[in-house]
Amino acid sequence: MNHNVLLSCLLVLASVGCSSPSAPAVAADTPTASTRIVPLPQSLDMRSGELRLSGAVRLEMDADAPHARRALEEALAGIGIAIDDAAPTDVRLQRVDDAALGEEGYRLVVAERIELSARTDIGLLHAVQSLRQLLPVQVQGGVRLPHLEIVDAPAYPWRGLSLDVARSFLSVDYLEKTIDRMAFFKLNRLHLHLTDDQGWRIEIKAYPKLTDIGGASAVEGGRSGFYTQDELRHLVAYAQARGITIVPEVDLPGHTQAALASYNELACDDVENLAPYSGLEVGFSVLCLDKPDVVYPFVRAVLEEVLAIFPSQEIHVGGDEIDHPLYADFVSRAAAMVEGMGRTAIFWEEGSVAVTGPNVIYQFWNDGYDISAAVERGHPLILSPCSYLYIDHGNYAGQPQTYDWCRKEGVPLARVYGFDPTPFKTALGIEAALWTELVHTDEAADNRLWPRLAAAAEVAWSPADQRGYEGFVQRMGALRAHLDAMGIRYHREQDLGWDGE
Ligand code: TNX
Repeated sequence: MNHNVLLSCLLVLASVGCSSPSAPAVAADTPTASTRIVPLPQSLDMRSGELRLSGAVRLEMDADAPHARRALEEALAGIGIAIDDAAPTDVRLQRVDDAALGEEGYRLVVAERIELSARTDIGLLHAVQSLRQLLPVQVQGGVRLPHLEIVDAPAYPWRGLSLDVARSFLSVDYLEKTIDRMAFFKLNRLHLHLTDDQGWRIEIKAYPKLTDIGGASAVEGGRSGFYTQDELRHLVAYAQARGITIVPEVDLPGHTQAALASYNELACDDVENLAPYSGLEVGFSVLCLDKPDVVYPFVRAVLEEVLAIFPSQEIHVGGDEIDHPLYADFVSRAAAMVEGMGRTAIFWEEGSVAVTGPNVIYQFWNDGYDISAAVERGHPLILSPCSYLYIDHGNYAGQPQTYDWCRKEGVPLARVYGFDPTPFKTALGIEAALWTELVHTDEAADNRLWPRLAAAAEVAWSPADQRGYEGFVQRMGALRAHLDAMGIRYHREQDLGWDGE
């Protein structure tokens, strides 16, 4: 989807939000089974009566929604609800032609039967996730669901996690788990930071030493490794089946020590330090922009392979923390190259100094950075202000193995939740960012991601004037058993009452 489509679907959703007659906003946001939904739905209408499920249901499914079918079947099987044509209760999953629901919206009705409807397979996937949150994690004997109607759609089309697999490698298995968990909270973008000074993690067939040499290093104490193209294609399909687009980032022209160590000719001739790097400091490495005949064929060959793996319309080219006279020229050329290949480039905020086409997306990360000129030029933004969304910072002040350069009190759950994207007029949405200089195990990654990523999901999905931290805390607190069932080793957040044992 290009950003014009994204923006116009935002407009459609905004107008739906203003005039949804049958669906009042959630009035009492209490933590009963009926409302323990995160992110908060746009509207939830409680009805009188309840539906009793005996432990078996009959499924009626639209063949045109293969991903939602699989998700629903898995969800029911996972909690011990059998599928049986003779069962008394129907669960109906159907695609409907209701323009008001947009690309990702859905309707979920619990009455004599359970009805999930949406225009798209992705909308139905979101309906399945809401149903999972309403149901307990284990059904013994039976379950009662209150009659209700949810009509729901996201405030922002871009709801993401930026995950650094370059400093410290994360396995395919861990990424699959993370994708499943993101989908549970209706997140839809996984931005993989695939290259940096400390490691190059994506196989590029034209430059095999990038992974032979660049894939073998990591930040000190971190894990090394790389993904083959087949593994990445598998991940793309795995994510797609769960409503998530993987957005690749190859960070250029700085943060490239792993590339320079692999192919020394990419560095300027006077550069002496060409060894693999495992430190924490950044900002010293750069492709030799004075050798365009070497650098740009490299950039093109890498991007061609990246694009062949990742169908994402948006491709991240990095561009952070570089001070070089030819930096803006690099951004202009790389943006044009990506556009020439039929895709849309994303750069970190610094790239906004360059002259590019208006579709180029900038990712805002320093709270104090003045991004207003780019907004005035109409550039779409992805919002990742570090003092709200850098979840390599502590869950609490002084948490060991976390950064605090952006905010010395850390970035606790309430802080993440407090981010208001609405002043950024061209925002596509938000991304929480997990950098991994200090995250060297899956357990540490879980601890940094959860529950804060759920707060980020609500910031991006639920309109700012409908949501509130108190309601979030109650609903999220009530989802603890679901997180346990998914095997998440979350931070035992005090605000959620999870620090008791
Ligand atoms: C800044 S955010 C960086 C990363 C670091 C991160 C640590 C950005 C574009 N650059 O290289 O990992 O801070 O918090």
